[in-house]
Amino acid sequence: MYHKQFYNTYSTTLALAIVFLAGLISCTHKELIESDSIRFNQLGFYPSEEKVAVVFSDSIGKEPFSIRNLETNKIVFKGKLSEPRTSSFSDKKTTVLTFTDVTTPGKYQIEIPAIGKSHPFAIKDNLLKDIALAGLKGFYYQRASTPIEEKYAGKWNRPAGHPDDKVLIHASAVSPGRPENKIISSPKGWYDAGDYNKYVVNSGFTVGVLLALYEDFAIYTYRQNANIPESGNGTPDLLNETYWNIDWMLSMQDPYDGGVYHKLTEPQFESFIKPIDCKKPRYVITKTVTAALDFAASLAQASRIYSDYETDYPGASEKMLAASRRAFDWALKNPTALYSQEQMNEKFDPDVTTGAYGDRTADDEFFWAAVELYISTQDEKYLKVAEQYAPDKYVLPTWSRVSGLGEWTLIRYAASLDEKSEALGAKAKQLLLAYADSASQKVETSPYLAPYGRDAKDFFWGCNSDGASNQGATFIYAWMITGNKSYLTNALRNMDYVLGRNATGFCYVTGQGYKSTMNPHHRLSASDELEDPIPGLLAGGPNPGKQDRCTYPTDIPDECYLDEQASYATNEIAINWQSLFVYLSTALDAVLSNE
Ligand code: 9MR
Ligand code: 9MR
Repeated sequence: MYHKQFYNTYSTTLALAIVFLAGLISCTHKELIESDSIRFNQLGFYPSEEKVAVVFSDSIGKEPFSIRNLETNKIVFKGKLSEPRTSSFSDKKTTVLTFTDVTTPGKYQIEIPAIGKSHPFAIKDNLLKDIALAGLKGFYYQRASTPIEEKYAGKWNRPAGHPDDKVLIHASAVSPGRPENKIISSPKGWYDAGDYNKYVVNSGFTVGVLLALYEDFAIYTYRQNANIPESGNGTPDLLNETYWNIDWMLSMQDPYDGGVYHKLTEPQFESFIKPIDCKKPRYVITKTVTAALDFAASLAQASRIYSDYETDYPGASEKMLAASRRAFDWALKNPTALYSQEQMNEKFDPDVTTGAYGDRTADDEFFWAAVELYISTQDEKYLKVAEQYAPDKYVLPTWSRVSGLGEWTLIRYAASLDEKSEALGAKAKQLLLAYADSASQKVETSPYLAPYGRDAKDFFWGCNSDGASNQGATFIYAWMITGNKSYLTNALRNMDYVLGRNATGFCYVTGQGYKSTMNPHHRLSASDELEDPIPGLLAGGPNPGKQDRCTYPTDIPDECYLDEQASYATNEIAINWQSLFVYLSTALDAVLSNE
């Protein structure tokens, strides 16, 4: 006891002495220590866009800072920190520093005498080009039923797993011609997330977002080469990659009645083993209205896109449209066939405990599917359904709330709508802009200078995507409608948030930035014996729900994040989240890059 106390006093004195000496040295040599409390987009900044960093501090404000060019070693900009800002839900105070006027590409560092210096960062053209491509490549690594080859994947190569050519019909999914335990083939597709299952609801949403990206920024996507097996054919890699999943989705339709199985899954989650070692039986589970409609929506959209790529995908467009129409008709006849895993397990064996993707209403799915089918066919039957289910509010698109994807499509095609449907297009614009304007309020005085992350409600399972990226994508639409640059700036601010200007200081995309997610809840990354996780994948993000019952160091909503494999409620990756991140990063680079 005595020794310990003595030792503590002694070490405190020693530490003070060191701090004092360090202070002396820094006064004479201006040597600042690199500080983790200076936060910004770890990829850097576009030359002509806003440049903001956030600094944590309880006491300072209005302190001077400067920007040093590390190539010339000259100070190129001097400014003052803002007054400290308070958060509505966190005890952390932030100050903001802005150096938008530094526009010359190069390598820089922020120096704040009262705090330290920042990690070096870049100002450069095409800032998000590589991360947008890495994000797209992320889908390739998620491919089921195929070897991931070294020439495409480098050290992350792996043998094929989950051939899914012998999938069982679950008792909940029987139909004439497909009795219980009959074997069907349903290969390919992407693994949903950290788990190895394939879920139609989430797949349809993901395909819808990726195809929206193609429709909005086709020219940019032509120049992308993701180095996947199809690269170099006549089709953009965004579409090549997406087709891998569409091909699987098509096999999830029951040929008997056009209904669509909710998911293809093992009954219980596999442990953290390699795909090739997975031996559990896989089943297709009951048909649902949400699966049918997300299938119908994304395939109707796909049919109008892949018709331009008949050489590489002969007959695909026609097949997709026919499948889409049949699924939609099934949904009209089965509007209440929602998925409840609990009820299903009461009736059928074996019990299934994997991801549910259940829903309380299919109204938004009806709207999205009807819009896509109407745009692709001009058949008024679909217009009527779209009108019937048209929402009166814009909602950020997520896997369970998909009306926004219908609004995006109406906005994209607004100019070509005729007098029967133009009102729908006009309303979609008006609702989205009303949302964007309200989300733009008081951003300048927010703690991280971003529209996202100001409210405790912004933090939940998957929020990096379902709160930050989807809002960023919505700002892209607001900009496309109006040409108003401030929307674009807000979209970029959310990207800055996800890539480092935030309360944890993490860049939440694997393999990017100087402090990024290393231990995602991701069976592929966990079972490959490599230290580095599979790159380009967005982690879910801070979530005070703590559904995984991990021990978190804090209850503060925007800091409830654990870079640990066990933390599936904050650190999983998922294709739907990935798609929104890919939309936002690609769209921003398409608009802001210099190419
Ligand atoms: O790995 C599973 C992940 O993909 C899901 O999002 C999550 C919630 O459904 O569940 C994970 O699996 C865990 C299971 O729910 C409970 N036992 C531990 C499993 C692996 O950590
Ligand atoms: O993304 C889903 C999130 O919105 C839900 O809150 C959560 C719990 O139901 O499930 C998430 O989806 C998971 C799915 O059920 C299984 N695969 C992993 C998904 C991401 O965690």
